[in-house]
Amino acid sequence: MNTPARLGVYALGLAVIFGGALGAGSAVGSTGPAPVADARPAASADPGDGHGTHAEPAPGATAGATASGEPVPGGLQVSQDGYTLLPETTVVEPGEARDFRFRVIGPDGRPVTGYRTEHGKKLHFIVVSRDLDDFRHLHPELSGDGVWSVRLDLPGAGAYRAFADFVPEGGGAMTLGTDLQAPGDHAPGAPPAVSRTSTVDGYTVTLEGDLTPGASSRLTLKVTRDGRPVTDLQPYLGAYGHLVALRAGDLAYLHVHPDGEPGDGRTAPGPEITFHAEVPSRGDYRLFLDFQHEGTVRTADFTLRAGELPAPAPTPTSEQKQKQKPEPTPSASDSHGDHDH
Ligand SMILES: [Cu+2]
Repeated sequence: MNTPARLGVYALGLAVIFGGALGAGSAVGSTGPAPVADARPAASADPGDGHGTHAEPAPGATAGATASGEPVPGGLQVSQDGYTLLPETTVVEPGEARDFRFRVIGPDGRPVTGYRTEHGKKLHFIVVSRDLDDFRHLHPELSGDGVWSVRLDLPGAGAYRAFADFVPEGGGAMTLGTDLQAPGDHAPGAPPAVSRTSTVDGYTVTLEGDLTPGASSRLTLKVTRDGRPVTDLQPYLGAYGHLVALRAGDLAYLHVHPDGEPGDGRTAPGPEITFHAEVPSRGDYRLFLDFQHEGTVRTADFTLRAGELPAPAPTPTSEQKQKQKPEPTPSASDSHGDHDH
């Protein structure tokens, strides 16, 4: 069911995947009480060859849904529907480019070697710092034995999250995630503040629109350079822009695609790129836009707040702290007062 559902979604122009279209497919396909995230392994329904010949996951293998039936956002699990992301190592020395290798283990326990091409690639690999400051969108190479490898250059020490966004042959779209650690001293930055303008290499990208939890939300990104609209964006992986949204707090992963595509007769190559995104909950989201111009892919970043959040819990101000102090007694005027008790 997943594939037709997914294609249907694309045909409608709702180019939003949260937890993969799999989530939607699972929600449609599951009846009765949905199992929790780690439903019985799909391997139990596998007759043996397990080589990507199944068009659909086994009924009940709705690893993409919570007990309440809501789809689980992508990227939060290292294993789903019997597929497991298995990095060679999760400790990566920062500050130098190195080969990072991983495999996806399929329901049959063997490395997956068959992938479907989505947006020009068989697998999209996103690495983001846990503080949501650093972002990179990479395309690893697949060797015949199911080992993916990519040059990875982490900028500094700290915690990172890596996402593999792919469609295995015989399975549904999914995004698996794993933590990576870069050893060394690390001072985490402040959480990103809401920001609708991004500058990169002389380009300014502005974002209009708001994210509404649970509803399709239109976002328009406008690219200018030196104050002039950029009207000759180049297709990158079949689109004028790729947008990844990550939820602050848990880094739930949302891959959004733009309205229209290059060459469809109605989609202009800038300066505006329009997306429809649906986020599953209130909260802050970091958005990273990849766009290509004059042969170079650049990334602009934004932060949006979906829905209302209460004001930060009040912390005692110095004034309040003073009020909480007992009224000074005459003896407190003695500078050694506290020692007297
Ligand atoms: Cu990609």
